[in-house]
Amino acid sequence: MEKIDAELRALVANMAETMYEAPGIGLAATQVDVHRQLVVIDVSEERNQLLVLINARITHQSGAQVYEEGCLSVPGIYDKVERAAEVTVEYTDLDENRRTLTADGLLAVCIQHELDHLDGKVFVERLSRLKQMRIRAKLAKQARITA
Ligand code: K2U
Ligand code: ZN
Repeated sequence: MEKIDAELRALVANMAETMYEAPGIGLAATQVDVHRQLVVIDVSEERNQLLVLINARITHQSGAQVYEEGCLSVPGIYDKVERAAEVTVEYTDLDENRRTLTADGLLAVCIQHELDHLDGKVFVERLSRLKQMRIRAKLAKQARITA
């Protein structure tokens, strides 16, 4: 069980700040080079409902939905990704309570997007081979221009 210590709280505060500044609606610890099972999410309009998922695990998922995704780790790339419409996720919160959350819509997309990051996966890998080839070519061209 993850020890919810001062270090973890400081990491959450840092990640939340990074996410709000991006601006983004989610951020995974792997994106700030910390390899812990931790993501922060806030899909609220008012940007004041931070959700902290520690050791999260999707226990149920159903349906399908398509959403135009972007990612802080692959700037400038946007594409439609199909994911589950509804997910149930078990996780530990900052008060060390084990909780279960069922989400749909954008929150469900975000939870799946962020938990993919913890598995080292970015949304580009969920696209067709052809789209991935085009994205690789685009990124290579961008790299040449900025080099
Ligand atoms: O994890 C990240 O890279 C942050 C992502 C999170 C995300 C992308 C697409 C769909 C769901 C979550 C984005 O940078 S957050 C930017 C954003 C803002 C509003 C709507 C979609 C994406
Ligand atoms: Zn991402």
